[in-house]
Amino acid sequence: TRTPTPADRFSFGLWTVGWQGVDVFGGAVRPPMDPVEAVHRLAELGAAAVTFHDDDLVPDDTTRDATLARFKDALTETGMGVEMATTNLFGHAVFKDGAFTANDRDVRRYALAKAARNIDLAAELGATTYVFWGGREGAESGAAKDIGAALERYKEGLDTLCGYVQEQGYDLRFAIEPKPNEPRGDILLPTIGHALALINELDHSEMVGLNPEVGHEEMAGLNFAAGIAQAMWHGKLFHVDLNGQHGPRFDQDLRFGAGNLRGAFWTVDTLEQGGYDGYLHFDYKPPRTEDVAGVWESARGCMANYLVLKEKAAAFRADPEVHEALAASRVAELSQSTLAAGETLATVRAESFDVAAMAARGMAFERLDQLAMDHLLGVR
Ligand code: GLT
Ligand code: MN
Ligand code: MN
Ligand code: MN
Repeated sequence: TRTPTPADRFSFGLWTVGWQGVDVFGGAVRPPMDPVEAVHRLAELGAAAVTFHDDDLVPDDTTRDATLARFKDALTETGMGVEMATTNLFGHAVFKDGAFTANDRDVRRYALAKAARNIDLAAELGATTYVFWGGREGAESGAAKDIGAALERYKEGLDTLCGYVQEQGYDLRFAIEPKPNEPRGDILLPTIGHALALINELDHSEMVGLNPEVGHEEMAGLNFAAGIAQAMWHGKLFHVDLNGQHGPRFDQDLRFGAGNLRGAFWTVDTLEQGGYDGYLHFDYKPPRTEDVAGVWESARGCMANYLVLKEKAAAFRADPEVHEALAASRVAELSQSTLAAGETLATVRAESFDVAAMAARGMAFERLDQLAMDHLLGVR
């Protein structure tokens, strides 16, 4: 069915529907969104949960307790959950040169304290994932940042906070979100692969995975579905940020399904085939052209597009002609080990292959892909 329900496990950041449209060239076009209003409207649309940065929900200490009381009531009234939370370590001027990797040690120490405080709130509200998007961790110029030292400090920050979560006994895993650039000229951990490599160096690597975002990989010209497939192979797809992007350009954060539609089809297919069982989290920005009604229309669109693509991907996978095409393309053969059990290279002799015959065999991928296109276009 194409009507979202909480069983679909869709979630939205408070900062997404709450984005007022402030960009580099202009100010707010929409009024602030009350988090309580966001919870109610998203629940009515069929979402299961919300996510937040500390500053989205509790930007100042004088209103913190009252806001939290209202927010918790809204969660109880609607049955909505908080599945993930994160820290705003990029907005304030103090983070202009980064947070965990700022050259200024005071800033690094403040960043750890700010994160730890919101980790406490995340655990209290029942979140099971805590995201780290290091938007300001990077540089615009070469001599400004010692990359090796910055990675040491990134590791130190994550190790320290992992230790904190373990000491407190929280049921919380960390998810790193890569991005190649914007707002910094070059950001550390620019892609899924860079982040996976850093995770391998951490003291508590088992509790750290990824939160890849569609648009961020596509900004780097990369294939998102292939990226999350690798993350799943490593057991590291802890969370996902779904949105839309038109190729390498500024971070568009379009609603899911807009932009690269074929990419969205394979993203859904990969999540569903790969058995991803986390939340389907939308991190997008309703365009500045929209009023509040347009905001809710775009949120509805994110979920509707996921569900229709899920239906189409399932129909593709169930189609008998697709099964034939997969066989013709020898897709299952790749799951067979290259050497038989116990076989060594001694029995594999280059002269025993009919290389000309092998080279002449077509792979029939075009037919297979056209079947997918036909499903996507609704003509099958
Ligand atoms: C910010 C960024 C997103 C991240 C959020 C988490 S904040 O809006 O553009 O991609 O997921 O910090
Ligand atoms: Mn450990
Ligand atoms: Mn983005
Ligand atoms: Mn994101």
